Amino acid sequence: MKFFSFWRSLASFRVRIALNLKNLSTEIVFIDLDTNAHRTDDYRRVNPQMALPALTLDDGTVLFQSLAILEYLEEKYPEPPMLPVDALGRARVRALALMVACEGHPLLVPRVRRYLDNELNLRDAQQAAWRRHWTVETLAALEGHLARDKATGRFCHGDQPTMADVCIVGHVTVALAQDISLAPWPTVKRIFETAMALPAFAAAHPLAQPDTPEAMRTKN
Ligand SMILES: N[C@@H](CCC(=O)N[C@@H](CS)C(=O)NCC(=O)O)C(=O)O
Repeated sequence: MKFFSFWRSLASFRVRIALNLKNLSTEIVFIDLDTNAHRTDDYRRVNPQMALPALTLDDGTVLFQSLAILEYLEEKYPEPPMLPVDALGRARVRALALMVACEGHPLLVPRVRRYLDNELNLRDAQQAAWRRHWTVETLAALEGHLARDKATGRFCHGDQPTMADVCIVGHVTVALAQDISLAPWPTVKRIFETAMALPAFAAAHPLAQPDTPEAMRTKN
């Protein structure tokens, strides 16, 4: 398998965690979003959406969209599971994952930020306010669901990490990068800290990747 990734990409972060949880190794192709490497003809041939991540299989099949990739990995490599065994549990985990991957994250991706900048002429402070607003909205919504539901355990759903944890750690990482305090969202904070203590999550962190700029790299 060949994994197209970028250190700062949250969707790539999700797939990195899943590959680590399932102990799968891949060749990694680093695509630098900051130099628009995702908009070259070469990468467009891999993923016409020009977004990361993508995962190509040995027969050349290209998988794209992080949640679809997670679902593929789950079906193909079921151990350890990232989804609960019961239908209601799976629906809840997928819903929590979707709150991040399909609601919060899309408002923060480079192509949206480029549009705010180039077409709507929003300046840095306005763009920062946009990012903060949508980041906080998602944190509040996650806390609302996680805090009230007895299905929440050490992790988002019970005591094993699931796709929901795989998704929320990226969202919290973005919040921390914006210096947003997690104090108003204690359940989210606790689950984030529990998940990031796992080697599979820690090794996938954006600041711990081979293509992370040296100045930003986590020092161990
Ligand atoms: N919903 C997609 C999001 C893909 C996406 O937007 N990825 C970002 C990086 S996290 C990207 O490559 N953006 C390029 C751009 O917006 O120009 C997924 O989960 O895979």
